[in-house]
Amino acid sequence: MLVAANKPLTTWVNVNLFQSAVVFVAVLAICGCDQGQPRAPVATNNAAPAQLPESTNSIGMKFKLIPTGMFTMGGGGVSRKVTLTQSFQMGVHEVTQAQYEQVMGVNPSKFKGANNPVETVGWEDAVDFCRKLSELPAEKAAGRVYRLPTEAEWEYACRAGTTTNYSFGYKATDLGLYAWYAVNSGGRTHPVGGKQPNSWGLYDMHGNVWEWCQDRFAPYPSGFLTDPTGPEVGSHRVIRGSSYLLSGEFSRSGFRRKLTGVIGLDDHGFRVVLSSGK
Ligand SMILES: [Ca+2]
Repeated sequence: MLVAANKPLTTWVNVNLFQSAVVFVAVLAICGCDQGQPRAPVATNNAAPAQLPESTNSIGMKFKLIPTGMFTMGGGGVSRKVTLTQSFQMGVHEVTQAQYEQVMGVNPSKFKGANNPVETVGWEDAVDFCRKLSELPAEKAAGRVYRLPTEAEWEYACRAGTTTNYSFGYKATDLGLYAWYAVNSGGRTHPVGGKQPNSWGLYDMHGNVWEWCQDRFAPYPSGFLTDPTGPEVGSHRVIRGSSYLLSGEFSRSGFRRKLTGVIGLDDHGFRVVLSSGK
């Protein structure tokens, strides 16, 4: 089952404990009956690599089919239990400059490189890319529609079943194996996929460039959340994962930042979700 196209930005859904229990049981029932629905590995501190189904679109962008599941979102003492009832296809890489230029006709990036992540893009630029990518003849013919990930989808995909500070464990000293960040980047972006992926096969979820999410920013609401999409109103958007500019603490899986999104800086990029397809 795939997320509907043009998913509306609705308010965070709060459900009480009883409702949560019902949803949880329902999700278990659905996952148990649908053999085609990939199942989330059990959350762990050291998730074993999972061979998730991969697809490639008409301009060579790769996607992993992320399974439904439950996880604890956030960190640093502020976290929420989240259930994602819809599987989704997450970009394996940050959108590259070559891909962005092919779709948008321009490359605003400061650190030029066809396979480097596009940067200096605001939230609306990222949304526009999704719209124009969806309108490419080959994508339209295939029924594929693209959007930004919700913040919950982004963190769920980043954690890849882990409950630790990072997708590979607790120690920031290992971050250099997985991320371009202040300690090893030389103050610039690097080609996507140059470091190790997380256990779901996603690269650069920590570092390289920050990644815009679909949601407006709001403090985490209380209660259990199901398929949260952020508040309906608000002046800031969520951006995740940190960048080549910053130290390791900002790359933690649960770290969130809010920005107006009007102007993209040279460490602001994104990856996309393929939300439907034949
Ligand atoms: Ca990144």
